[in-house]
Amino acid sequence: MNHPIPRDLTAPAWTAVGVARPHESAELHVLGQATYTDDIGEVHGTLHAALGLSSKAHAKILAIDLAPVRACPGVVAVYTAADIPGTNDCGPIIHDDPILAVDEVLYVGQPIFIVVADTHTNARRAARKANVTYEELPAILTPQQAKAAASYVLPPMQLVRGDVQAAFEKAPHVVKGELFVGGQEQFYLEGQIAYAIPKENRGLLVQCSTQHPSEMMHVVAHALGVHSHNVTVECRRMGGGFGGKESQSALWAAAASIAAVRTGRPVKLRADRDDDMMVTGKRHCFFYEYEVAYDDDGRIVGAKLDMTLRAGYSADLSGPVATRAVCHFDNAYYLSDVDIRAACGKTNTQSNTAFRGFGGPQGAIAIEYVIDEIARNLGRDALDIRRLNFYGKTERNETPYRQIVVDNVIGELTAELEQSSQYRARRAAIEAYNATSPVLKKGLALTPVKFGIAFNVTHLNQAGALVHVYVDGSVLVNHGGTEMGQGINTKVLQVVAHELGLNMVHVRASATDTSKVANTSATAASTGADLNGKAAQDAARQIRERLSAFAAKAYGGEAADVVFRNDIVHANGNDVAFPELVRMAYLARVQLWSDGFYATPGLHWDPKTMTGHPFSYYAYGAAVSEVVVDTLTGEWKLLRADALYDAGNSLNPAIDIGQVEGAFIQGMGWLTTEQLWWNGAGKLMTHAPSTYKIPGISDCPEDFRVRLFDNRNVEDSIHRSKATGEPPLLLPFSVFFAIRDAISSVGEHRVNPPLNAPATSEEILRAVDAVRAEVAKKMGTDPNFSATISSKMGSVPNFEATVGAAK
Ligand code: MTE
Ligand code: LUZ
Ligand code: MOS
Repeated sequence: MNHPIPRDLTAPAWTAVGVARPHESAELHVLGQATYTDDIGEVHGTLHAALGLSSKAHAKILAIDLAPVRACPGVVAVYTAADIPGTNDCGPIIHDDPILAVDEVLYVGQPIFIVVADTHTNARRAARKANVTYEELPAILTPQQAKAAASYVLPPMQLVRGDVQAAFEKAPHVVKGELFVGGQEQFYLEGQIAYAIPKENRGLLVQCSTQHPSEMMHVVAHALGVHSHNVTVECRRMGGGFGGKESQSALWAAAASIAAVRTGRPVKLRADRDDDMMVTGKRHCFFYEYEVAYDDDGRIVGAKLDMTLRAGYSADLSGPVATRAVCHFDNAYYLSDVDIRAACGKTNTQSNTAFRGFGGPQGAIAIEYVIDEIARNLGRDALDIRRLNFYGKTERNETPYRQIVVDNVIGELTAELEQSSQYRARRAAIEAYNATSPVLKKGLALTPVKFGIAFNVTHLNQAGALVHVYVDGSVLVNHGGTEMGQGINTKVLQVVAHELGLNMVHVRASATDTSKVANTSATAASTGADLNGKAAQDAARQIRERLSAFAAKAYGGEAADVVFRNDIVHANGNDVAFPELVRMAYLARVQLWSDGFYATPGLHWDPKTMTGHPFSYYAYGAAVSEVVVDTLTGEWKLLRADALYDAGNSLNPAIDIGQVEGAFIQGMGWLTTEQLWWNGAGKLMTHAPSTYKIPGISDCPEDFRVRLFDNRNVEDSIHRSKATGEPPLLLPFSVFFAIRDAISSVGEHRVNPPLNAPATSEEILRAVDAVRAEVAKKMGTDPNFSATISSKMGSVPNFEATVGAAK
């Protein structure tokens, strides 16, 4: 499998941090040599597992007949909940998440039993052969139904500031409505997988595709009834996680481990795509009811928002997701008086979980929807209303949850993008185009992003690292973060190389491993490089200081004056090669490895009042999108997108730009083509790429201009950089609102298109029809409206005439 790979891709000039560098595994990726969990050589005697799934959304299990499963070719064993040696639970926070269903099933796709067979195919075939007798119970499927039934997985939450009622009483205008924003499948290219290998004396090694090795270790130990130190979890890399492997890798790790311990043999459990989609949770869909008061200029003076999330059958991470949604309703805007509520609806569907942005996108899109409506109601460009409501620098700078925004650059950033994208000129051009184009309509939108960086659960903001310098001068870096394609290893290696004055060829990252760094947090909340970069820097700095002290002893001069640069150590006028100094230090018995630790300072949060200082800093961004929509078919195309993102003092601009591009397209998929659809019986019918449309290369805009905004972090983050993992997922709000703008042109921007997300072609057509119907109604009933709308509009409701004109 392995061919020699040239290792000379690193830039010749010495500067490890702040320069564009290829992903540490880039060559391996393109050569197909990067090892994912399923590529690890199988140990002799390996068995394969598959899960038997519920076919009912909510039912009592009356009987399970597994004899036909056991009779299938190659089947070695079948296990139910009764066979779990320890606790039947894989819930990350609240323990309401059984590994295998007992007595009752809560969604279509819930695992009931594990089949172990000689091959993957035999296990999967056998898993379908069980006869389960159910007694069906009523099912709750949508957030609206959950709300009506007050069916929640957690107590609803509320954040209040000021006197909202008084604000509404004084305000001249109120906009009120409902919105539905759908969920999203993570669609990591590598599906969920775990490979459990028994070791001596009740030990177990679990190779697992996970963002959270430490939690996998805990869940597995718990399920097996052993100590954590019996279990080692290792992950070299994932083929994408996107939040879907933050908590929900646990089921697969636990099931493989149970089967391995029960059979005493190595067991691999690899979900195929359909099973993965049927079993695991996704981004939460949200149902919103909003009421926002504003003045004649468009300034928001009071806001009420009630969000109901589809949590699914268990809590999983829904609590922190809802909290992040509440803390991102403000997005880039100062909201003085607010009443923000969120409730996690308990439904008989997959248990929804983390997905890039973690509730932030769902919170922020609501205020953007409202601002879009305010602008239309006032006949103003939405950018002007946005700008009017931006956070201030020294006043109007306190978030609803009481954190002061001290690093606000949204005004400058937006101004730069408005210029560079020629927003105003293109607005005028689009108006001219639309005036003469009856069927194809263009739309344009600029939307801003402000995104809070840190886990909103304070104690999770910690990380550790272990750096080894070997006697030949080569460096091995281990840290608690996991590589999912985002480039965390590259960034951490850059930090370590910089600290020791080495070129990148001398540093290597090892797999993430619970036996190396203990008690790690998930690589999530965009904090991976922030936390682990700092921890690795701490470790490398300790080694450098020991080497400096040694060099000062050997060559004279001050330890503080020793310089490490470009593989050479400069000490008191002597230039010594790094490996040579290391060799000398080893002989002098200097410790050449070190651990490192980091805990983000200054964070606190009171979950009762929903106030505090949950975020270390904010990352900012903005994007402009231009679309063309076919108002007869609902088809559309993104013509051009400009994105400007604040990566602080970027550790690696190439990786950060890649993250912005990827997040933009992924977020665009969420808001446009990716539709999750459950049938009336609660079965997810869109469980494969044939029915679930993620963006393809042809959906990317031909003209895509992504740039980073020059802005050192005001916080002492790693080299003053900022996180890039999640926040750019909010940039394609601009695509959604450009589509809404194009639809709105059908009614000369006089009525608000009732557009839900995803804005599929069907949804676009529905909104176009609704706009036409509303215009027709207003023309019939409101003489003011008909007097001010252009004469051309009179023909719009006349569909035949429009089609005729197009031909
Ligand atoms: N990029 C790639 N290529 N693959 C992924 O799975 N996950 C995203 C983001 N970018 C992801 C990605 C999510 S959800 C998060 S939280 C961050 O990466 C996590 O990594 P970081 O904190 O190191 O940026
Ligand atoms: N909070 C957060 C969390 O902001 N992001 C996360 O990914 C997360 N995960 C678990 C618990 N809290
Ligand atoms: Mo990312 S949703 O925080 O894994």
